[in-house]
Amino acid sequence: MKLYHSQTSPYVRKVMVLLHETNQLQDVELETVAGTPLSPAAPLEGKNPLTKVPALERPDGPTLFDSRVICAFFDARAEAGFYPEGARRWDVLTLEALADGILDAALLMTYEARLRPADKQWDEWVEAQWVKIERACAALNQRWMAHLSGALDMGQIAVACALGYLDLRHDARGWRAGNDALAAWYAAFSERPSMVATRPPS
Ligand SMILES: N[C@@H](CCC(=O)N[C@@H](CS)C(=O)NCC(=O)O)C(=O)O
Repeated sequence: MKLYHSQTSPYVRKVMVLLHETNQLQDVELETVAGTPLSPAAPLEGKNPLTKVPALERPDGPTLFDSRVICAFFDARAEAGFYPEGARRWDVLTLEALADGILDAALLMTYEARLRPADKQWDEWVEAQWVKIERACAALNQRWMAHLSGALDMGQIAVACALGYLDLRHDARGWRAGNDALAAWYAAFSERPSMVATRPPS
């Protein structure tokens, strides 16, 4: 199988952490691609019509995307139970959606700063994205700490990758302020070998 990959993509990192944690790295060949909405990665054309990473090419089925689908695929393949059955499943899916929502807002902020011409940038819109992230971090800190401290699952991996991306691209915003429990959880989680091995270059 071939995973279309980028070292700095937090969505790809979710998949990579899962592969580490479930011992499936050796089953996947990585193809590094670089693309933005304005200059799509050519190797992805014909694979993922959205031209985004991660995408997973398989010999026996259509290419899978996006990160949630790929993570669910590898979880099922390893029978890892990172998307557990029963009531906890809905918590895990909601937590992953919250983490991906942080990433979606943070990536929009990154693209706005990097891709949009300076005279077309809209500060109010960027700040509105950051408000979403602030609310999500506060919700994690207030409502989700018991879950985050439980058995390893995909919700935790997604949250850790989202916080890692905030450190990478929006460090100056200081997401830790007022979120002491979340910051302490992240400090410990980010020392897992799977997180250390997938740390993006700064
Ligand atoms: N919802 C997607 C988001 C993937 C995504 O936005 N990936 C970025 C890299 S971090 C990308 O490929 N961007 C290129 C583009 O938007 O054209 C997922 O979970 O996989």
